[in-house]
Amino acid sequence: QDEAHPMLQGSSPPGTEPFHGIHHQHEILIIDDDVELVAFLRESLEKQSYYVSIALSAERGLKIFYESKPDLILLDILLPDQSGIDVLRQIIGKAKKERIPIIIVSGEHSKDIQMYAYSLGVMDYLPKPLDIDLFLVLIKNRFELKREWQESVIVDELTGAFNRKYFNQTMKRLVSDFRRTGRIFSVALMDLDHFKHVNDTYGHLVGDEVLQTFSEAVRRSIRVEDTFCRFGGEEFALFMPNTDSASALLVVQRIQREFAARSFTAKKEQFHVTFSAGITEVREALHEPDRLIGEADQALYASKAEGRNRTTL
Ligand code: GH3
Ligand code: MG
Ligand code: MG
Ligand code: MG
Repeated sequence: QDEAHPMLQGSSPPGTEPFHGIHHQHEILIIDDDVELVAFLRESLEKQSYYVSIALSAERGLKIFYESKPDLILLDILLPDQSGIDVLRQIIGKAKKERIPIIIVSGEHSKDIQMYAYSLGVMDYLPKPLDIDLFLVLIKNRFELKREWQESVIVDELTGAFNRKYFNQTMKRLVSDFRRTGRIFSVALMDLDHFKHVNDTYGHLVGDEVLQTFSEAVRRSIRVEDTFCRFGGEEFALFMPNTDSASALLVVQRIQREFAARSFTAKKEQFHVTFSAGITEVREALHEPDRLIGEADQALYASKAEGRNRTTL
Protein backbone atom coordinates (compact mmCIF):
# COMPACT_ATOMS: atom_id res chain seq x y z
CA GLN A 1 0.00 0.00 0.00
CA ASP A 2 0.96 3.56 -0.58
CA GLU A 3 2.91 5.04 2.31
CA ALA A 4 2.68 8.60 1.13
CA HIS A 5 0.68 11.14 3.05
CA PRO A 6 -3.02 10.68 2.23
CA MET A 7 -3.08 14.18 0.86
CA LEU A 8 -0.57 13.20 -1.80
CA GLN A 9 -2.23 9.99 -2.86
CA GLY A 10 -4.00 9.50 -6.13
CA SER A 11 -7.45 10.60 -7.03
CA SER A 12 -10.40 9.12 -5.25
CA PRO A 13 -13.31 7.12 -6.57
CA PRO A 14 -16.15 9.28 -7.88
CA GLY A 15 -18.53 10.58 -5.27
CA THR A 16 -16.27 10.37 -2.24
CA GLU A 17 -14.51 13.75 -2.47
CA PRO A 18 -12.19 13.04 0.45
CA PHE A 19 -10.28 16.27 0.36
CA HIS A 20 -13.05 18.62 -0.35
CA GLY A 21 -11.93 22.22 -0.60
CA ILE A 22 -8.44 21.37 -1.77
CA HIS A 23 -8.66 19.46 -4.97
CA HIS A 24 -11.75 21.07 -6.35
CA GLN A 25 -11.73 22.79 -9.71
CA HIS A 26 -10.22 26.26 -9.34
CA GLU A 27 -12.46 29.17 -10.19
CA ILE A 28 -10.85 32.19 -11.79
CA LEU A 29 -12.73 35.48 -11.87
CA ILE A 30 -11.77 37.81 -14.71
CA ILE A 31 -12.81 41.44 -14.28
CA ASP A 32 -11.97 43.12 -17.56
CA ASP A 33 -13.93 44.98 -20.21
CA ASP A 34 -11.72 43.86 -23.11
CA VAL A 35 -14.09 41.35 -24.66
CA GLU A 36 -11.54 39.88 -27.02
CA LEU A 37 -8.96 39.34 -24.31
CA VAL A 38 -11.56 37.87 -22.01
CA ALA A 39 -12.74 35.39 -24.64
CA PHE A 40 -9.16 34.35 -25.34
CA LEU A 41 -8.39 33.93 -21.64
CA ARG A 42 -11.51 31.93 -21.06
CA GLU A 43 -10.61 29.52 -23.82
CA SER A 44 -7.02 29.15 -22.65
CA LEU A 45 -7.98 28.70 -19.00
CA GLU A 46 -10.80 26.27 -19.66
CA LYS A 47 -8.39 24.17 -21.68
CA GLN A 48 -6.38 23.85 -18.46
CA SER A 49 -9.57 22.77 -16.64
CA TYR A 50 -10.04 25.98 -14.73
CA TYR A 51 -13.54 27.25 -14.18
CA VAL A 52 -13.84 30.80 -15.48
CA SER A 53 -16.25 33.56 -14.40
CA ILE A 54 -16.35 36.77 -16.35
CA ALA A 55 -17.27 40.31 -15.37
CA LEU A 56 -17.08 43.08 -17.94
CA SER A 57 -17.67 45.76 -15.30
CA ALA A 58 -16.53 46.51 -11.76
CA GLU A 59 -20.04 46.20 -10.40
CA ARG A 60 -20.53 42.75 -11.87
CA GLY A 61 -17.06 41.71 -10.70
CA LEU A 62 -17.81 42.73 -7.13
CA LYS A 63 -21.09 40.83 -7.24
CA ILE A 64 -19.42 37.62 -8.44
CA PHE A 65 -16.60 38.06 -5.92
CA TYR A 66 -18.98 38.19 -2.98
CA GLU A 67 -21.27 35.47 -4.27
CA SER A 68 -18.91 32.80 -5.46
CA LYS A 69 -15.61 33.31 -3.64
CA PRO A 70 -13.31 32.61 -6.61
CA ASP A 71 -9.85 31.10 -6.07
CA LEU A 72 -8.02 33.75 -8.04
CA ILE A 73 -8.89 37.14 -9.51
CA LEU A 74 -7.64 38.80 -12.63
CA LEU A 75 -8.29 42.49 -12.49
CA ASP A 76 -8.06 45.18 -15.13
CA ILE A 77 -7.38 48.80 -14.16
CA LEU A 78 -9.44 50.66 -16.74
CA LEU A 79 -13.03 49.53 -16.34
CA PRO A 80 -16.16 51.28 -17.60
CA ASP A 81 -17.77 52.02 -14.23
CA GLN A 82 -15.02 52.20 -11.55
CA SER A 83 -11.27 51.91 -11.69
CA GLY A 84 -9.64 48.57 -10.92
CA ILE A 85 -7.87 50.29 -8.03
CA ASP A 86 -11.24 51.14 -6.47
CA VAL A 87 -12.31 47.53 -6.90
CA LEU A 88 -9.06 46.46 -5.31
CA ARG A 89 -9.63 48.67 -2.26
CA GLN A 90 -13.05 47.09 -1.76
CA ILE A 91 -12.01 43.46 -2.04
CA ILE A 92 -8.42 43.29 -0.83
CA GLY A 93 -9.28 42.79 2.85
CA LYS A 94 -11.48 39.79 2.25
CA ALA A 95 -9.21 38.46 -0.49
CA LYS A 96 -6.22 38.51 1.85
CA LYS A 97 -8.16 36.82 4.61
CA GLU A 98 -9.29 34.06 2.28
CA ARG A 99 -5.95 33.88 0.47
CA ILE A 100 -7.43 34.73 -2.90
CA PRO A 101 -4.58 36.03 -5.06
CA ILE A 102 -5.34 39.12 -7.10
CA ILE A 103 -3.40 39.63 -10.30
CA ILE A 104 -3.63 42.95 -12.10
CA VAL A 105 -3.48 42.73 -15.86
CA SER A 106 -3.32 46.16 -17.36
CA GLY A 107 -2.05 48.37 -20.14
CA GLU A 108 -1.60 50.93 -17.38
CA HIS A 109 1.74 50.05 -15.87
CA SER A 110 3.50 53.14 -14.64
CA LYS A 111 5.79 52.55 -11.70
CA ASP A 112 3.55 54.58 -9.37
CA ILE A 113 0.42 52.60 -10.04
CA GLN A 114 2.28 49.31 -9.78
CA MET A 115 3.81 50.33 -6.48
CA TYR A 116 0.45 51.40 -5.19
CA ALA A 117 -1.23 48.14 -6.23
CA TYR A 118 1.53 46.06 -4.67
CA SER A 119 1.35 48.10 -1.48
CA LEU A 120 -2.37 47.34 -1.26
CA GLY A 121 -1.55 43.64 -1.55
CA VAL A 122 -1.91 42.43 -5.12
CA MET A 123 0.08 39.32 -5.87
CA ASP A 124 1.29 40.26 -9.36
CA TYR A 125 1.04 43.04 -11.86
CA LEU A 126 1.22 41.96 -15.47
CA PRO A 127 1.38 44.21 -18.54
CA LYS A 128 -0.90 43.95 -21.54
CA PRO A 129 -0.56 42.45 -24.06
CA LEU A 130 -0.61 39.43 -21.81
CA ASP A 131 1.78 36.57 -22.50
CA ILE A 132 -0.45 33.55 -22.02
CA ASP A 133 2.33 31.01 -21.44
CA LEU A 134 3.88 33.09 -18.71
CA PHE A 135 0.51 33.74 -17.27
CA LEU A 136 -0.42 30.05 -17.10
CA VAL A 137 2.74 29.03 -15.22
CA LEU A 138 2.34 31.98 -12.91
CA ILE A 139 -1.18 31.07 -11.84
CA LYS A 140 -0.23 27.42 -11.47
CA ASN A 141 2.46 28.56 -9.09
CA ARG A 142 -0.05 30.71 -7.18
CA PHE A 143 -2.46 27.80 -6.82
CA GLU A 144 0.36 25.62 -5.56
CA LEU A 145 1.17 28.18 -2.85
CA LYS A 146 -2.46 28.32 -1.92
CA ARG A 147 -2.70 24.55 -1.73
CA GLU A 148 0.32 24.43 0.57
CA TRP A 149 -1.28 27.01 2.79
CA GLN A 150 -4.62 25.20 2.83
CA GLU A 151 -2.85 21.98 3.68
CA SER A 152 -0.90 23.63 6.47
CA VAL A 153 -4.05 24.80 8.21
CA ILE A 154 -5.67 21.37 8.24
CA VAL A 155 -2.74 19.07 8.88
CA ASP A 156 -1.25 18.37 12.29
CA GLU A 157 2.44 19.14 12.24
CA LEU A 158 3.70 16.38 14.51
CA THR A 159 1.81 13.43 13.06
CA GLY A 160 0.80 14.49 9.55
CA ALA A 161 -2.77 13.49 10.40
CA PHE A 162 -5.55 15.94 9.63
CA ASN A 163 -6.27 18.24 12.56
CA ARG A 164 -9.39 18.82 14.62
CA LYS A 165 -10.59 21.55 12.27
CA TYR A 166 -10.55 19.10 9.36
CA PHE A 167 -12.11 16.43 11.55
CA ASN A 168 -15.08 18.74 12.13
CA GLN A 169 -15.37 19.57 8.44
CA THR A 170 -15.20 15.91 7.45
CA MET A 171 -17.79 14.90 9.99
CA LYS A 172 -20.17 17.58 8.77
CA ARG A 173 -19.62 16.66 5.14
CA LEU A 174 -20.09 12.92 5.66
CA VAL A 175 -23.22 13.45 7.73
CA SER A 176 -24.74 15.69 5.09
CA ASP A 177 -23.73 13.22 2.36
CA PHE A 178 -25.46 10.52 4.33
CA ARG A 179 -28.64 12.57 4.65
CA ARG A 180 -28.63 13.33 0.96
CA THR A 181 -27.59 10.00 -0.51
CA GLY A 182 -27.89 7.42 2.25
CA ARG A 183 -24.20 6.61 1.92
CA ILE A 184 -23.11 5.20 5.25
CA PHE A 185 -19.80 5.63 7.01
CA SER A 186 -18.15 4.53 10.22
CA VAL A 187 -15.98 6.54 12.54
CA ALA A 188 -13.44 5.11 14.97
CA LEU A 189 -11.99 6.98 17.92
CA MET A 190 -8.61 5.66 18.98
CA ASP A 191 -6.79 6.58 22.18
CA LEU A 192 -3.30 5.40 23.10
CA ASP A 193 -3.18 3.33 26.27
CA HIS A 194 -1.30 4.58 29.33
CA PHE A 195 0.38 7.20 27.24
CA LYS A 196 1.08 9.38 30.24
CA HIS A 197 3.23 6.53 31.51
CA VAL A 198 5.23 6.54 28.24
CA ASN A 199 5.92 10.26 28.63
CA ASP A 200 6.71 9.97 32.33
CA THR A 201 9.06 7.04 31.85
CA TYR A 202 10.83 7.89 28.60
CA GLY A 203 10.23 11.60 28.13
CA HIS A 204 8.09 13.70 25.83
CA LEU A 205 10.29 13.31 22.77
CA VAL A 206 9.88 9.56 22.88
CA GLY A 207 6.17 10.14 23.38
CA ASP A 208 6.14 12.24 20.23
CA GLU A 209 7.92 9.49 18.34
CA VAL A 210 5.27 7.01 19.46
CA LEU A 211 2.55 9.35 18.17
CA GLN A 212 4.32 9.56 14.82
CA THR A 213 4.81 5.82 14.55
CA PHE A 214 1.20 5.24 15.45
CA SER A 215 0.09 7.65 12.73
CA GLU A 216 2.27 5.94 10.15
CA ALA A 217 0.86 2.58 11.13
CA VAL A 218 -2.68 3.84 10.65
CA ARG A 219 -1.96 5.49 7.32
CA ARG A 220 -0.38 2.35 6.03
CA SER A 221 -3.54 0.38 6.68
CA ILE A 222 -6.24 2.66 5.37
CA ARG A 223 -7.75 3.36 1.97
CA VAL A 224 -7.45 6.57 -0.01
CA GLU A 225 -11.03 7.52 0.78
CA ASP A 226 -10.55 7.13 4.53
CA THR A 227 -9.68 10.22 6.54
CA PHE A 228 -7.35 10.01 9.51
CA CYS A 229 -7.37 12.89 12.00
CA ARG A 230 -5.72 13.83 15.25
CA PHE A 231 -8.68 14.55 17.47
CA GLY A 232 -6.47 15.97 20.19
CA GLY A 233 -3.49 14.89 22.33
CA GLU A 234 -3.11 11.12 21.97
CA GLU A 235 -6.60 10.64 20.62
CA PHE A 236 -7.26 10.08 16.93
CA ALA A 237 -10.24 9.54 14.66
CA LEU A 238 -10.63 7.53 11.51
CA PHE A 239 -13.50 8.09 9.08
CA MET A 240 -14.31 5.18 6.83
CA PRO A 241 -16.84 6.05 4.11
CA ASN A 242 -19.00 3.27 2.65
CA THR A 243 -18.03 1.03 5.53
CA ASP A 244 -20.33 -0.55 8.10
CA SER A 245 -19.21 -0.96 11.69
CA ALA A 246 -18.48 -4.69 11.30
CA SER A 247 -15.98 -4.00 8.50
CA ALA A 248 -14.58 -1.00 10.36
CA LEU A 249 -13.98 -3.27 13.34
CA LEU A 250 -11.79 -5.54 11.22
CA VAL A 251 -9.76 -2.57 9.94
CA VAL A 252 -9.16 -1.17 13.40
CA GLN A 253 -8.37 -4.54 14.94
CA ARG A 254 -5.78 -5.16 12.25
CA ILE A 255 -4.14 -1.81 13.00
CA GLN A 256 -4.27 -2.69 16.68
CA ARG A 257 -2.40 -5.94 16.12
CA GLU A 258 0.19 -4.34 13.88
CA PHE A 259 0.83 -1.43 16.19
CA ALA A 260 1.04 -3.57 19.33
CA ALA A 261 3.67 -5.72 17.60
CA ARG A 262 6.02 -2.78 17.08
CA SER A 263 8.68 -2.30 19.64
CA PHE A 264 10.15 0.98 20.75
CA THR A 265 13.53 1.44 22.32
CA ALA A 266 14.40 4.12 24.86
CA LYS A 267 16.66 4.26 27.91
CA LYS A 268 18.08 0.90 26.78
CA GLU A 269 14.68 -0.67 27.25
CA GLN A 270 12.25 -2.13 24.78
CA PHE A 271 8.61 -1.37 25.21
CA HIS A 272 5.32 -1.72 23.38
CA VAL A 273 2.36 0.59 23.16
CA THR A 274 -1.28 -0.28 22.49
CA PHE A 275 -4.41 1.70 21.85
CA SER A 276 -8.10 1.32 22.54
CA ALA A 277 -10.87 2.17 20.11
CA GLY A 278 -14.58 2.79 19.87
CA ILE A 279 -16.53 2.59 16.64
CA THR A 280 -19.87 3.88 15.55
CA GLU A 281 -21.74 3.74 12.26
CA VAL A 282 -24.05 6.46 10.99
CA ARG A 283 -27.68 5.40 11.17
CA GLU A 284 -31.04 6.81 10.18
CA ALA A 285 -32.17 8.00 13.57
CA LEU A 286 -28.75 9.01 14.76
CA HIS A 287 -27.02 11.39 12.47
CA GLU A 288 -26.00 14.42 14.46
CA PRO A 289 -22.20 14.85 14.52
CA ASP A 290 -22.15 15.33 18.29
CA ARG A 291 -24.19 12.24 18.94
CA LEU A 292 -21.99 10.17 16.69
CA ILE A 293 -18.86 11.32 18.47
CA GLY A 294 -20.56 10.71 21.80
CA GLU A 295 -21.38 7.14 20.79
CA ALA A 296 -17.87 6.41 19.57
CA ASP A 297 -16.51 7.93 22.75
CA GLN A 298 -18.72 5.71 24.92
CA ALA A 299 -17.54 2.67 23.00
CA LEU A 300 -13.94 3.82 23.48
CA TYR A 301 -14.56 4.23 27.18
CA ALA A 302 -15.90 0.65 27.31
CA SER A 303 -12.69 -0.59 25.62
CA LYS A 304 -10.65 1.18 28.28
CA ALA A 305 -12.79 -0.18 31.10
CA GLU A 306 -12.54 -3.73 29.79
CA GLY A 307 -8.76 -3.73 29.86
CA ARG A 308 -7.56 -1.63 26.83
CA ASN A 309 -5.97 -2.76 23.53
CA ARG A 310 -9.41 -3.62 22.18
CA THR A 311 -12.20 -2.19 20.04
CA THR A 312 -15.84 -1.85 20.97
CA LEU A 313 -18.78 -1.22 18.67
P1 GH3 B 1 -5.53 5.91 29.14
O1 GH3 B 1 -5.03 4.54 28.79
O2 GH3 B 1 -6.65 5.85 30.12
O3 GH3 B 1 -5.91 6.66 27.91
O4 GH3 B 1 -4.34 6.66 29.87
P2 GH3 B 1 -3.40 7.78 29.28
O5 GH3 B 1 -2.23 7.89 30.16
O6 GH3 B 1 -3.12 7.50 27.82
O7 GH3 B 1 -4.35 9.03 29.30
P3 GH3 B 1 -4.16 10.47 29.91
O8 GH3 B 1 -5.30 11.25 29.35
O9 GH3 B 1 -4.04 10.40 31.41
O10 GH3 B 1 -2.79 11.01 29.36
C1 GH3 B 1 -2.63 11.39 28.05
C2 GH3 B 1 -1.25 11.94 27.93
O11 GH3 B 1 -0.94 12.28 26.58
C3 GH3 B 1 -1.05 13.20 28.73
C4 GH3 B 1 -0.42 14.17 27.77
O12 GH3 B 1 0.69 14.83 28.32
C5 GH3 B 1 0.02 13.30 26.63
N1 GH3 B 1 0.10 14.01 25.36
C6 GH3 B 1 -0.88 14.68 24.72
N2 GH3 B 1 -0.41 15.24 23.57
C7 GH3 B 1 0.88 14.91 23.49
C8 GH3 B 1 1.93 15.20 22.54
O13 GH3 B 1 1.74 15.86 21.52
N3 GH3 B 1 3.16 14.67 22.76
C9 GH3 B 1 3.41 13.92 23.88
N4 GH3 B 1 4.64 13.43 24.04
N5 GH3 B 1 2.46 13.65 24.79
C10 GH3 B 1 1.22 14.13 24.61
MG1 MG C 1 -10.08 47.82 -19.49
MG1 MG D 1 -4.77 7.59 26.47
MG1 MG E 1 -6.88 10.52 25.96
